[in-house]
Amino acid sequence: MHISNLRILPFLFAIIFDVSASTPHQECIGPLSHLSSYDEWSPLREVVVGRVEGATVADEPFVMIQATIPENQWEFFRRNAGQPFPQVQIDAAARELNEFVRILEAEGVTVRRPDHPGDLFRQAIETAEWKTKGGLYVAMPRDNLLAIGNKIIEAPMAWRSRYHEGIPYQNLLQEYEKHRGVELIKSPRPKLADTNYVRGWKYSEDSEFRSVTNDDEPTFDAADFMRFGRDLVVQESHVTNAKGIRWLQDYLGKNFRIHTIQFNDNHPMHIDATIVPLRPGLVIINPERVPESLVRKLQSGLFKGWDFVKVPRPIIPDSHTLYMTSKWINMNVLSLDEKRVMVEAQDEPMIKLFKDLGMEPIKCPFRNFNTFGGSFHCATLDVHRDGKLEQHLDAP
Ligand code: DAV
Repeated sequence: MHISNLRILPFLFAIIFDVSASTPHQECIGPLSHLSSYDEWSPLREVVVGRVEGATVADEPFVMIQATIPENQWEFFRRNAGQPFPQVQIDAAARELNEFVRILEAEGVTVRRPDHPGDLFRQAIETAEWKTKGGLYVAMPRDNLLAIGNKIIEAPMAWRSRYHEGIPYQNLLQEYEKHRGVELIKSPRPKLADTNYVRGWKYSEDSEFRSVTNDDEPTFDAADFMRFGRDLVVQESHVTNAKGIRWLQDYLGKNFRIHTIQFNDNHPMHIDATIVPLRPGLVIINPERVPESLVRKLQSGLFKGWDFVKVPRPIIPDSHTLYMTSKWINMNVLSLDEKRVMVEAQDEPMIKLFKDLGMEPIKCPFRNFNTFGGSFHCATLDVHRDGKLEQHLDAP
């Protein structure tokens, strides 16, 4: 054989035995599996983590601010609507998100991010019915997107400032749709006209929950739902109405059952600082919002055989700014599986709780991120967990 032919032998070998298919680089990223996720605790493989860059103070009707924002922040929102949040706070939160991403990757989880929003949220939003000075952020994928099996559903959100929040996710979601077996669902776009707000709605600290928005058109935030396999638990809130819940149930069909539970909370917006499952048979609950009587009722019905564990009172000091959440954001944790759970690094009482439950808390500093209204559960969308569709709750 001529010497020049010998030189091509390795290439022929490579083609015949396809050794190129297992280069070290490709082994690292692994096969591009199809995405699916049915619950909050099965082993986490891939997650979307939000971005806080570009965060802008929401310009919402004042009744919506009163209904959903802590009273000590109303004045801040009134003065700063449409303006950027303080840059030092954004930077500190962004550093914590990066550290969170580093930890997730070290734990073997693939992390994806939405596009940088640039100045998207600094731009006014105008429809035929209304105008706001700007948007909010893409810090909380949990609010905007609901992952159920291989479906990712874009929520019909009730805050006008969140109308364009889906844009920085579009490239990623289209990639998921093309290459990862995801079915992307756009829910019906609400108009959010002035008539959508309950006429004469008045803020009151003591009264029962009465939503600031009516049931004229379906709205929900994805974060008002908690996934337990075939069963989803939801609360009606200031942003999630009965019509929105019915739309999702009709869309999902018989394989899924959505159960509405109302908690002891007159500012409900997002269920993930109220009840969070850690594994089949175990939920942690907010002791103020889930009274004993409700626990007994749930344990004798839907949650037969489940343990309800009250979380310790939050230790976030009053001096720490929380623009958009109560301190109960301490329980807004993300499970990597039935043992490993991400927890705020300074939150000793929660760390102890998880150790007592036989779990392995993984600490990450996140208080500066909490300032923007969420913690690990809010900041993520768990698009891929092992496991399949199963029934865990006691529904007929
Ligand atoms: O205090 O329940 C949780 C907000 C999560 N986005 C609360 C707010």
